[in-house]
Parts: sequence; structure tokens; C-alpha cells
Amino acid sequence: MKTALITGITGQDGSYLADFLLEKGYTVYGLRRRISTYNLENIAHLQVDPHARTESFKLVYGDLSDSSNINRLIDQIKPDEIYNLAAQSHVRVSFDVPEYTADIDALGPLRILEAIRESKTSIRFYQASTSELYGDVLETPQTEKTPFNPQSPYAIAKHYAFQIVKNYREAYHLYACNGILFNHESPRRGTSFVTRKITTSVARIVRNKQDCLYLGNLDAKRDWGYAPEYVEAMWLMLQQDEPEDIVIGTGETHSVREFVEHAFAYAGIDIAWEGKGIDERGVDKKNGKSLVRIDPYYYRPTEVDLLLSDPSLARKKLGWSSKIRFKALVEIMMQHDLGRI
Ligand code: NAP
Ligand code: G4F
Repeated sequence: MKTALITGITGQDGSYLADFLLEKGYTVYGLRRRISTYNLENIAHLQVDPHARTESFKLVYGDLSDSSNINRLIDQIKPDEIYNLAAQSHVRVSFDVPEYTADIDALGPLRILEAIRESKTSIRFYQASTSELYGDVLETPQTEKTPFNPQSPYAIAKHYAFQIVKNYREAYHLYACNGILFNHESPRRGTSFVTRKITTSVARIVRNKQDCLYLGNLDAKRDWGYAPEYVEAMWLMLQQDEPEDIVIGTGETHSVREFVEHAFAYAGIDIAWEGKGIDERGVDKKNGKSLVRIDPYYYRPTEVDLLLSDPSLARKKLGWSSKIRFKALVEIMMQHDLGRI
């Protein structure tokens, strides 16, 4: 049976990938950072107790900023596959902490690649690359051949990671590949990302725990898919004869505004839009109450306006395609947050 090391185990994708690999019979090691408060909600169902490890799922402490720690873990665990999902993953935040973002998101993968190279083993490596690399897009839809034009410290750090993975693959013949994943969401998505912020806020508004939802750019468009499906694509990318960088997405794009409308509609509220720019408001058609307002804090110094994937290669090479589309995704997330709040 195979052994996998997943960095970013406490995050959305790390937790779904652990579920997926455990189901396949893997032994899974999840790398977690030391922090002061409890952050194991996404893997609580795996009954994680740091003192009572299960046979097939184990947590280990580590940090992508520390290469001595990464080297030691790889030496001890001897994984067949490493999935590097750990990152400072918030685009807006990367403008506030650009140097930290570069350390973790650019140099972190380099540290793992070096450890693999030094280990002289045939560990297979998956890097969580991103559609943010396309940035101010130079072609639509975006494919594996579309030139990158990143627009944030996050995307630029991930661009370095993309290129260093490619370089180590070519220079040292490592089995290393980049999954160029478009946005994917779920009930386990962090609440500071726009989709989950919307679904938790709408649920709170419906339950009278919040008055209004404050957002930034309502007209940004994203290719939003369902995260549990995307972790299968990560695994498939490590099961091929040759490593290859592949786009994973739905092939549909929708605006933040549409997401808001569908989320409120699910809760029985019809939203009408009034005003322009930072004065725009989303009002309840029934009573005129302002439920959505603009807060310029959420605008980004440089925005990515439109992302839309062409996932043809994933279909052809991996036999993978997304099944849960936009409306169903909003419903899954709304159902979860309404049930929770
Ligand atoms: P996420 O929920 O934000 O999870 C990020 C994970 O990285 C968390 O477990 C976090 O741990 C960990 N982490 C952060 N800094 C670390 C450090 N210095 N050392 C070790 N671990 C660290 O992100 P996600 O949505 O699951 O995304 C997974 C990966 O895919 C990320 O690399 C992201 O950039 C990339 N990606 C995501 C999407 C998407 O739409 N979700 C699309 C394309 C690419 P804590 O819990 O301790 O913070
Ligand atoms: O949900 P977001 O923060 O995701 P973003 O920036 O697309 O990044 C996510 O997807 C990337 C893949 O393309 C990943 F690489 C990355 O790690 C992350 O998972 O923002 C989506 C859009 C943006 O255009 C943003 O300006 O929503 C807009 N937006 C409008 N109001 C907002 C808000 N975003 C956030 N987070 N919060 C708002 O209030």
C-alpha cells in the first residue's frame, strides 16, 4: 500500500484529499503547523487526536519555511507521493504580507523539491498551482498553453513555484507536476474567501445574526468548481506514465454578483441592485432593506477580472471532468451554512 504526505492538511483541499486517499487504502501523513488555537475542524471527522494516532492517518508538525524539518520528515516517512497544498493562499492578504507569501508559496515548494532530489528516491510530487497565474488574462478560455500574466504577490510566488517544478522535472527527471486548478469551493472553504463569506453571511442574515454583507468587486468572474472532485484530479495527475502540468476547471464562469443572487435566492430572498460603484447596494425586493453593501477594503490593488478554463486536456489525459456546476455548488454551500447557523 502507498504512503502519501500532504502539506496543508488542515485546509479545504488537504482534508478532502486525505479522505480520498484513505478511501483508496493509502497511509496518509498530514503536515500541520504549530499554532495556538484549534484548527482541525476540517479533519475532525478523522477523529484526530494528536496523542492517539490511527493506523492509516497521522499528523506531523512542520512548516514550509523550515527545510531541516522538511528533510527530516521525508527521510522518516519515505512517502511514495507528496502533495504540496500548503500555502498562504489568500490573494488579498498577499498584498499585505508579500515577503512571507514568497517564502511559503515560492520557496516552500523549492525546499520540498530539494529534499526529494537529495533523497535520491522516486517520490512523486504534486504542486498546487493556480489559475491566478493567468492574472490579467491574455487569452480566453485559458489552457495549458495560455501565457501567464500574474497580478499579485501570491500569483507571482506561485509562478516561481510552477517554473521550479518544471525545471526540476526537466533537469533532474523528477516525477513532479503542477495542477493548474481554477477556483474550487465547498463547505470546508475558509470563510475569508468570497464564496464561503457569502454563504455564511446569507445564513447569518436569514437567522438575524447579521444585518448586511460587505463585499468588494461584484463583477469579478471565476470558474468555480466543487473541491472534493478536484482532489481526485490531483491524485490522477500522479498516476500517469509521464508527469504533466494540467488545467483543472469546469469550463464555466460566473460573477460574484451571480453568486450573491443565487445564495439569497436559495434562502427565499430576491435581491435587486441599486446605485453604482462604492454606493451600490443589494436590497431585498420585498422590503427594500439593504442586505449587500460595498466596502472598498475588499478591492485589490490589481484585480483578476475573468477566469475561465478549457479543461480539455484533463478530460483527454485523466478522464476527469467536473460534475457539480455553479448552481448546485451554491446550493451545497448554502444548505450546509443554513444547517450550521
Ligand atoms: P487553504 O484552505 O487556505 O489551506 C492552506 C493550508 O496551508 C492550511 O492547512 C494551512 O495551515 C497551510 N499552511 C499555511 N502556511 C503554512 C506554512 N508556512 N507551513 C505549513 N503549512 C502552511 O487552501 P486550499 O483552498 O485548501 O488550497 C490548497 C492549495 O491549493 C493552496 O496552495 C492554494 O494556494 C492552492 N489553490 C487553491 C485553489 C482554490 O480555489 N481553493 C485554487 C488553486 C490553487 P493552517 O491551518 O495552519 O493555516
Ligand atoms: O474568493 P477569492 O478571495 O478568491 P481568489 O482571489 O480568486 O483566489 C482563490 O482562487 C485562486 C484560484 O484562482 C487560488 F489560487 C487562491 O488560493 C484562492 O483560493 O476572491 C474571488 C473574487 C476576487 O475577484 C475578489 O476581488 O471575489 C472578489 N471579491 C469581492 N468581494 C472578494 C470580496 N473576495 C474576497 N475574498 N472577499 C470579498 O469580500
